Parts: sequence; structure tokens; C-alpha cells
Amino acid sequence: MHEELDRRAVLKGAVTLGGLAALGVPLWSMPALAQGEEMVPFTDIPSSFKPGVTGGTGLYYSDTREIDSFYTDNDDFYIVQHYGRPDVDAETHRLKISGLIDKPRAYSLADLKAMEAIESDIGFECGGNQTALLHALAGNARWKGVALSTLMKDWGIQPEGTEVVFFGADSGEEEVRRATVDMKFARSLSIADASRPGIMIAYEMNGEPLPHAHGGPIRLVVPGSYGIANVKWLDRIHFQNTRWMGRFMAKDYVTLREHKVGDEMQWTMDSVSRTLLKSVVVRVTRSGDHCTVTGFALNDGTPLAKVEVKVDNGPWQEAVIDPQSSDSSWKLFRYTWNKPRRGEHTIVSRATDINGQVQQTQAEVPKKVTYWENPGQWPRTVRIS
Ligand SMILES: Nc1nc2c(c(=O)[nH]1)N[C@H]1C(S)=C(S)[C@@H](COP(=O)(O)O)O[C@H]1N2
Ligand SMILES: [Mo]
Repeated sequence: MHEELDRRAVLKGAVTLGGLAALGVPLWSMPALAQGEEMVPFTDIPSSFKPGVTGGTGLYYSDTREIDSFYTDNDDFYIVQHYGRPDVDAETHRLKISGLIDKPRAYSLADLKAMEAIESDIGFECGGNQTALLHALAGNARWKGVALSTLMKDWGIQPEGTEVVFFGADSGEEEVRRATVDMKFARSLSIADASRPGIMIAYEMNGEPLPHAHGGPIRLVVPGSYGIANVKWLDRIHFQNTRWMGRFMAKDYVTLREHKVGDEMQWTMDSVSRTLLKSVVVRVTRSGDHCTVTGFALNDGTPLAKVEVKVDNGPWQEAVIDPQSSDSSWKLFRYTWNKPRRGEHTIVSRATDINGQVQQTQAEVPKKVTYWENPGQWPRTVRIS
């Protein structure tokens, strides 16, 4: 009954969190195993799966079976960077603003902190998130910073300025046709995309100064986008009249995919950007005569209508979505699977947004040959003993 109330409240937005608490409805919790509760083993974990630090560039991810809260701890939040982590001193760091604007300028961290702040819950995943990692390149945090749209109003962007480029302090050698150059990490957005509310220059993560591994002292956070958009160690914002065609826009993080063009199919390269509608099952626990199936959903910020779970060849059954969720956060969901029978079972989830868009099966996802962007439904197998 409580779960039903949670769900309706989420869908209609009718009851606030405080309201739910006042009604005596427990707020969402997924504590470490409760008494009498046990993990149900997945039988699809690749033997190669090894969470933790895995190499020189400092890639880090934890184990999605251990996701137990809406906010991912800063220490557990996955880490990806391609050129290592640059030394950045928070005291002397400056964010430079340049290009097709009336007056170039620079901000210190103190300047940014003195401005009006926004705070929001934003979840994202790496565009390279995948089954081999149990989809562990994902996390959700509370970010605090300055709204980019507010700052942009002060800069006097000239009419020819149609694209805004965000640079990190990191760089590396890139080779194109046997020429090698030193290239900075950079990503660009159209002015229209950059003007969306909610995009921020963040200096805090879950109430702490932004950790260096996550881009401290400042990074860009673009709600509804894959992680690649969230430029860490942000040190320049530049306005120009063409798209930025650096490695991470034009060469890497591009999905080689088939599109319908007129009446024929054509291959092209899409720069990884907005997050495709997705949900995954990450954990199954058992307590007495029922199991609890847990997972997370991510998308481009369109409100979700529902997440459903299917066991074996049974019907799709609606899961309960964590009432703490917001459009920009990840959405944890939970489904109660009553009286599971002994043996092997297949469990899969699918998310549906309010526009009626339904998460696709692997077979329905448009044909692609690169491993970027993996929103397809992910059937998991478990053994009930
Ligand atoms: N400056 C810079 N920003 C970067 C990257 C990088 O290599 N350099 N990697 C991007 C990628 S691919 C991802 S998935 C996210 C990861 O952010 P996190 O390490 O805080 O989880 O940062 C993005 N921002
Ligand atoms: Mo990424």
C-alpha cells in the first residue's frame, strides 16, 4: 500500500517528500542487507569483471550490486579521464571567457562562490558504460555551482557566436594522419543547448568541495547528457561560430551508426551527447518468500512515466520509483518479486518516458558498430536456491 502511494505521488507530483513523511510513509531506503535478507547471485557476471582501480589513467568504478543509496558517495563515484589528472591549484585557478563576446574576462573560484548558487541532483553515465562493467560507470550526486545561463547573460555574446567550447586544463598528444599535436580536452555545445537551465559550473559535490578526481576545483555539469559533456578542471569557455572538432567531439566518443536518410540507410558518426533512455537491474535480494529487484534509470531529463520489470516470460510489472528522484537525477527503482521458484530466472527492466518513448530491446536499438551508447534492455540471470 505504501509502495502504491509512493508511486502515485511520484507520477502525479502531487505529494511532496515532506508530505509523504508526514503521512508516515517511509522515505526510500536501500540499506545494506537487512536482517534475514540475502543477496541472490547473478549468474551473468563476466569472470573478467573487477571493480576498483584498473590502470594508469586512473579509471575507477565500483560494483553496481552494492548501490545502496540515491547519492553516490564521492569516493565511490566512478572516475574517467583520458589524459590523466592535471595539477590545478584552487587558489590561482582562473576560468577564462573568450572569443565572440564583448569583453573577455576571468573568474577565480572565490568570484564564482560569491555569486548566486544553484544546487541540484544530477546523475550521469559514461557514454562507454557497458555490460562487461555491470554498467558501473554511472553515479548520482548533489552538485552546487553557478548557473551557466545566468553567467552567459553578462558576457555580451556577439550575434556570430553560435557555439560555446568548454576546455579542461588537461591535454595530450593526438595523432591525425601521422601528424602529432598537443590537444586540450574540449567539448562544445550550441548556444541553444548551453542556454538550457540547469547546466552549471560546479564547485561542490555532495556538500564537499569538488574532489580533484571529479574535476576540482570546477567542472561543467550538463544534466541529461553522457559524462563526456561534463568537462572537468574547466579553465576556459570560448565562443566561436563553428562546432569544436577536437578528439572528443569529432573522433572519439562518436557512435558509428546507421540512420534512415530518405528511403535508404546511411552510416554516419554521431557525437555522443544527450543520454538515451535506459534502465538496468543491478541487484536482487531475498527475504523470506519474496525477492526485491533494484536498478537505476537514466535519460535526457524527460520525466519518466514508469519503469517495469519482467521475470522470465511473465508480464511487465510496474516497479516503484524512488520518490527522491528528479528529472535530472538517476531514478532508482524497486520491484517486489513474490514467491520466486527455485532455479534460473531471467529478469529485465524497461523505462518509459511521458512522451511514450519505451526503452528499446538490444535488437531494436539502431544498428551501430562502435561500443558507445548502450541503452538497450539488459536481461540478467539469477539463481534462486
Ligand atoms: N577535462 C576532462 N573532463 C572530462 C574527461 C576528461 O578526460 N578530461 N572525461 C569525461 C568523461 S569521458 C566522463 S565519463 C566524465 C567522468 O566524470 P567523473 O570522473 O567525475 O565520473 O568526465 C568527463 N570530463
Ligand atoms: Mo566517459
